Amino acid sequence: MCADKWINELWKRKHHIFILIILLFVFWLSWHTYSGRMWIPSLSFYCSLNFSDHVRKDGSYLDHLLEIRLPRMNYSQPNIMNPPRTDVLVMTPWFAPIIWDGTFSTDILNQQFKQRDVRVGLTLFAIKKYVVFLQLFLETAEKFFMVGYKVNYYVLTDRPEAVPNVTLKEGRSVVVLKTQSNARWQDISMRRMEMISLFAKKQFIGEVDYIVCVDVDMKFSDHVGVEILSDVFGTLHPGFYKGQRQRFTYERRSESQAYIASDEGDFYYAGGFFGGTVEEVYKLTNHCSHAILTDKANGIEAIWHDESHLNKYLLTHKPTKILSPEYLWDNNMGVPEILKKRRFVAVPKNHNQIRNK
Ligand code: 4GW
Ligand code: MN
Repeated sequence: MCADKWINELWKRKHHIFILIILLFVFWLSWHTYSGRMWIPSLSFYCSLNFSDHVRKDGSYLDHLLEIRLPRMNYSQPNIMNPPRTDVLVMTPWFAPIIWDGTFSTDILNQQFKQRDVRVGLTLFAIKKYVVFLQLFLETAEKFFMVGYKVNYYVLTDRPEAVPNVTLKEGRSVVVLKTQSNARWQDISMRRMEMISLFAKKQFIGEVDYIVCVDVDMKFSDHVGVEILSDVFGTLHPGFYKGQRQRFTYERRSESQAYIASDEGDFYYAGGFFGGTVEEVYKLTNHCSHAILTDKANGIEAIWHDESHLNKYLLTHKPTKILSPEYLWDNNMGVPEILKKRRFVAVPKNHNQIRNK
């Protein structure tokens, strides 16, 4: 009798009980989620890491939880009241650092990146006569580029036999990828986007963590290390870093996919140095190569080819780091006071001899 009465009472309040159970469940769920993702400061570094397939395939899904702990180190204290650079912008309005000499500690960065065992791929196009630039490029890269890290130089060329044999340090190799050449130099330059996206998907993703895409008519003359690495990065063009957006040589015809209006634009980025994680570089190059194809179908070619499309992409997908012109300099521009280092410099070329032959 008594039990019946109880059940009757409960049945009358079934809606209340139902709501109570739902509330308890929601409470449990949010508690669980909150404590599972507790955001402690030391996590913020390795949460942004990129884990490529080799890590995932061997089943070590949780390897990123391995602690990255800096040893006791000796370096000068960052001083809020005395910033290292006041002569140049070191941070964009979307909080991407701009990398200038004096703003970073190579020692701290190396401690962090070394513990992650980062692997870097560098894409280099040497089509037709541009193979002559490979020797100096590779020799100087061995001295200055990502020293102490695993590096794959991906050389995309139509002349594999002309790739020089340069002695490389341990953990570094030249990977020759045979590609076709194009009749028009504009197409050689633009097709880089398509080729990088194809190889990113097919090969780079399983071999390296970051991809750096550069011109080959260049040489390294000072340190270029892990300070450049980030999800997506671009480089300030040496000819335009001080300029006003209206004066940038963006594509100004609205029919082009690369169109940027005169009241838009952050910086003018150089086509000769960009990069990021393999995933982000895939997104960027895939996007740009499709934009180039759309332009072609519409009978238009952007004024500065792939560089125009890169600029449009980086306007609408803001880079997470920006390299100062230290990372892409041209000695024809002289050496301004703000330029403390010239890390990667254009090699003068005899246009008649080298181009389109
Ligand atoms: C005009 O006759 C040419 S040929 C313009 C570029 C050419 C070219 C470019 C080429 O024949 N072979 C080649 O491999 N490239 C690649 O495109 C190479 O990686 C080169 O660094 C990149 C961009 O061309 P570029 O360095 O001559 O462009 P700028 O003068 O703007 O640095
Ligand atoms: Mn160049």
